[in-house]
Amino acid sequence: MDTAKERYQGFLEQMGEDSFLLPYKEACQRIQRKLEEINAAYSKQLGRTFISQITFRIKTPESCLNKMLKKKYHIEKEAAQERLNDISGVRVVCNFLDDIYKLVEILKEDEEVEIVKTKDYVKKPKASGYQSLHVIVLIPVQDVLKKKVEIQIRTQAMNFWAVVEHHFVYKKGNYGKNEFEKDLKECAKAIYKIDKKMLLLRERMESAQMTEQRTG
Ligand code: 0O2
Repeated sequence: MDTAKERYQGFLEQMGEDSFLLPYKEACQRIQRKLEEINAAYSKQLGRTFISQITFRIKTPESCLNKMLKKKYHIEKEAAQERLNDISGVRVVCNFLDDIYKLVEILKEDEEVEIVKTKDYVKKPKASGYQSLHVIVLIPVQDVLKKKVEIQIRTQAMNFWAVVEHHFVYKKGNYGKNEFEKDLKECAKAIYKIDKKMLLLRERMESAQMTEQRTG
């Protein structure tokens, strides 16, 4: 009978095989290309940068295993495929709050993209203070397969917070025991206020620009 250690080792090996990973990589690349096209079109239409950063990553086999153990899923490749939403992860950083929602609307219109789940941690931040909008989509790859991709959409300020918190707290898995959590939560709240203020400021500046052009 195999031990848990052997089973985990077998799982890690399967998850690291090219035949497993390549469709997830292709899914990320397809979403990335799509987002680049959207960005080019909308930046032109809006006369400003719509998306300031698009990155992607494939979750490592170790990270998949840790998440599956945490969630008490069966440690099997099929369970990972079915239950993990973020083996393919794409991160999109916008300048303004309203652009997050504009992008979701654009994705909804895309015939190739099927939205299966939306998690709005902007309207309802996580207990940590984490803000981001997650859209889990299905995208066709290799003509027949469909793969899930988690698209995380957030502002630059939210991203700054998430990257710092991810490094020092989230990945350490010690939420609820950390002396920095109160300050991080305060920063998250301040960031939301700044994001709202920057949006209002942009709207005022756009309206002043329009008036100037009309009266010009
Ligand atoms: P990593 O290392 O970033 O990949 P579900 O989709 O409901 O089955 P899941 O995937 O736990 O469950 O959903 P959730 O909570 O939306 O988290 C998905 C990802 O969001 C996480 O992936 C993180 O990338 C990010 N995230 C969620 N909560 C926080 C948080 O409090 N702080 C930071 N910095 N990021 C967060 P992973 O796989 O947990 O981690």
